[in-house]
Order: sequence, then C-alpha cells, then structure tokens
Amino acid sequence: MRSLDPLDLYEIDDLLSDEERMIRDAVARFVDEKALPLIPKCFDEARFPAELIPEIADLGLLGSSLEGYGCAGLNATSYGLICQELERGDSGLRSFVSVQSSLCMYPIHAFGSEEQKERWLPEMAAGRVIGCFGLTEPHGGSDPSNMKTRARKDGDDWILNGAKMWITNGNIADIAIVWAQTDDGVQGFIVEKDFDGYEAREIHAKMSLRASITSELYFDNVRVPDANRLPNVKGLKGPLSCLNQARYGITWGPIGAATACLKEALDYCGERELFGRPVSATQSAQVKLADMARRITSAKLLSWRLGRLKDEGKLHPSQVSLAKWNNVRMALDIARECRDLLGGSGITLEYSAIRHALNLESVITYEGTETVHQLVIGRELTGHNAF
Ligand code: TGC
Ligand code: FAD
Repeated sequence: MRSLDPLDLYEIDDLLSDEERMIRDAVARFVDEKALPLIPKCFDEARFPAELIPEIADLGLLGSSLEGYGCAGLNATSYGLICQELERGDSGLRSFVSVQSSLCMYPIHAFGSEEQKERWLPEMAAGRVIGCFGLTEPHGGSDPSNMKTRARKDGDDWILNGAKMWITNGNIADIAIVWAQTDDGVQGFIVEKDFDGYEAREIHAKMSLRASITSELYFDNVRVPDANRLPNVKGLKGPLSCLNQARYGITWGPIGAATACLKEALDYCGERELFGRPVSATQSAQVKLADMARRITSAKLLSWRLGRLKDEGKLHPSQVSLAKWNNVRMALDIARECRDLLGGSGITLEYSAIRHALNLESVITYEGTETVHQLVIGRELTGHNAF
C-alpha cells in the first residue's frame, strides 16, 4: 500500500492548479530561507522584520488578488496559499500582508477614485507605501456601529477627531485608511502620516504577535482634503466588506501555523525516547497527532472550497465566519497541544509551537472574535440577531 504524506493525508495538493502550487512553493521558499531565520529573534525583541518588505513586494504578495495598478491579479486560492505559507512562518508576517492587501489596497481599489488608485496602489504593491486600517475604537471593537470617530465637513476639507485602537502596522504606515462617522453615515478617509494632528503610538508589552507592530491612532482636528475621502462607499458595509477579504485570507493562514506545529511535534516525538520507546509510539501521542491531522485536513477543505466560491463570485460572509471560527480555533488548540508534546523544550523560542500559540491568541480575537463569528452563524441558522 502506498504511504501518505503526513502533512497532506487527503492529497489536497491535487486539487490545486500548477500555478497555485508554484506560487505556494515560491512563498514557502521565501519563508524557509529568509523569514524563519529572523523570526524567533524578532519575536523575542518585539520587532517587525521590515527588512523583508522589499522581497515580499518583489514576490508580488502585496495586493496580489487585485487587477491592474501593478498588482498580480491572482485568484483567491493563490491569495489563500500565500497567507498559509506566510503564517507557517509567523502570524505577524501574514498580518502585515493581510492589512496591506485586504484592508488598505482593497478599499482603495474597490471604493477609491481613479486618482487615488493611480496615486497609491502601484506604490503600495511595490512596498514603498505602507498602509494601516483603523476601524476598532478603544470602547469596543466588536460593535463598530457604535463609532465615535467623527469627520465633519469644513469647506472642501473634512475635520477628523477621535481615536483608533489595536491598529496593525500603525507606526510604520505612510497612510491610514480611517473609518469615521459623518452626517451621511460611515465613510473612509486616507489619512497621510504627516497630516497635522495625526499621531500613531505603538502598543508595547504584547505577549502575542510580537513580530508585528500594533498601535493606537489619534486624530486631533486633522484636516483631510475631500480628495482623500473614498468616494464610492457609504455605511458600515465599506469596512465590513474589507473585513470579508481579510477574514477569507485568515481562514488559510492558521492552516500554515498548525502545519508547522504538527511537523515539529512529529519530528520531536519521533526522536524523543522515554520508557524505552519513542513518544510517537505511545497511544496517547498518536491520538493527539491523529486528531491534529484530522482537524488540519478539514480546515484545508473548508478554505479550498471558500476559494473556489470566491472566484465564482458566490462567497457569503457567513461562510467566511464559519471557516474563520473553525480554522483559527483548530490552529490554536493544535499549537497548545504541540507545546505540551514538546515538554519543557516547548516553552522556548527554539521551537515554534509556543510562538504560534501566543500569536493565535490575537488571531482568534481580531477580525471578529470567535463569539462574533459564532453569533453570525447563529443568526444565519435561526434568523434571530443575538448580538
Ligand atoms: P449591520 O450593522 O447590520 O450591517 C451594516 C452593513 O454592512 C453590511 N455587512 C457586510 N458587508 C460586507 N461584508 C460583511 N461581512 C458584512 N456584514 C454586514 C450589511 O449588509 C449592512 O449593509 P447595508 O447596505 O444594509 O447598510 O452589521 P451586522 O449586524 O451584519 O454586523 C454585526 C457584526 C457584529 C457581525 C459586525 O459589526 C462585525 O463583524 N463586528 C466585528 C468587527 C471586526 O471584525 N473588526 C475587525 C477590525 S480590523 C482587524 O481586526 C484587523 S486585524 C488584521 C491583521 O493584523 O491581520
Ligand atoms: P470587545 O469587542 O470589547 O470584546 C470583548 C469580549 O466580548 C470578547 O470576548 C467578545 O467576543 C465578547 N463579545 C462581543 N460581543 C458580544 C456579544 N454580543 N455577546 C457576547 N459576547 C460578546 N482593528 C483594526 O481596526 N485594525 C487593525 O489593524 C487591527 N489589528 C489588530 C491587531 C491585534 C494584535 C489585535 C489584538 C487586534 C487588532 N484589531 C485591529 C482589533 C480587533 O479587531 C479587536 O480587538 C476585535 O474586533 C475585538 O474588539 P475588542 O478588543 O474591543 O473586544
């Protein structure tokens, strides 16, 4: 009987096109050769490896699923595989690309004027302009309809006041896509880093996503020209449709983190001999490892199906919620279990399990907490809004 690849028991590789496999393998090489040698030290020092940005851009990973304006125009599965491989390295790398691509370039592409697209997108695809996305506010991110940041019209300009919290890339961003309440509903503004009254303050002492920058943003009477307002969307569906794009990618990312953990646990338990046999020859280790393979396989099939639905233009936000909930929970549980299988070694940065577990504590909270996604599914099933 042929033996199966322990990291792909269902031969899901065969469901991918040659191009999709080629893209995945190129990102995997970058992660193995360039990112992983840096990441544990960056995590230890709480530093984002900004030196990787030019190569991430050269690989075409910024705005990869957008058409035109220097973007690669890849399909949804390819974008997912990019997220998967980056997060096999570290959730912080995937976060950087998610925010730049899905939360900053996507809204300019989908809702911006032609001038805004031409001004910002090629520079962002080249990694020369970095973006951040300001939706969450200090008083409660799950309920963005209670938005207090406000923009009021003043002649041809807007005056922006308020604060945003937990903003990825905040302190390295050249522009912030800021969502603010106006007399006409929620609107999006491109705030440039040197606008008077705008300030980003880095959040320190994080125990999660340490190789990523997280900031607070402050707006004190910031004057924003109307030319920097995204003209083609009003209402919360603007930011929420950006979240749809990013959450789709996030369903794939944790598959990478979980696969890295499973591989590490298989290697470790195969070599570690206790009571006269390898740990991997014990029933309890095998049950744990088998359960990980089962959950990773299911997660891969969910994301693969989502990718095909997305390319067919049939993706529903509730489908994304189900996969974001399932796949992040899967990876968080697996990372914690692998940490345990590694014994004392599992608490150091020499191995990746604890780093992935700590990172995934953020991933399960951002882009809609686990509870938010459960309630989206509950509403889809029952028709009752339980928020
Ligand atoms: P509701 O107020 O009823 O709807 C407002 C309008 O939005 C539309 N809509 C959507 N459109 C596109 N995609 C979606 N997923 C959408 N969900 C809703 C809706 O149709 C409506 O349109 P219209 O035309 O009728 O006005 O909103 P709701 O009741 O559906 O939403 C409630 C809830 C709780 C699900 C929503 O507020 C929510 O998702 N809250 C969580 C907020 C969140 O996820 N924040 C994330 C911030 S960004 C981030 O975390 C980045 S981390 C990045 C990284 O580092 O990787
Ligand atoms: P809250 O909304 O206050 O939630 C607190 C608790 O209440 C949670 O357990 C939640 O599940 C629960 N809860 C909420 N609603 C209900 C309900 N109806 N019933 C029962 N329980 C409920 N945001 C951005 O805009 N841009 C970014 O780039 C960004 N990057 C981030 C990076 C990191 C590292 C982190 C940690 C967060 C980031 N966020 C970003 C913010 C993130 O989206 C929010 O943290 C998230 O939406 C939750 O908001 P909150 O932290 O205010 O928690």
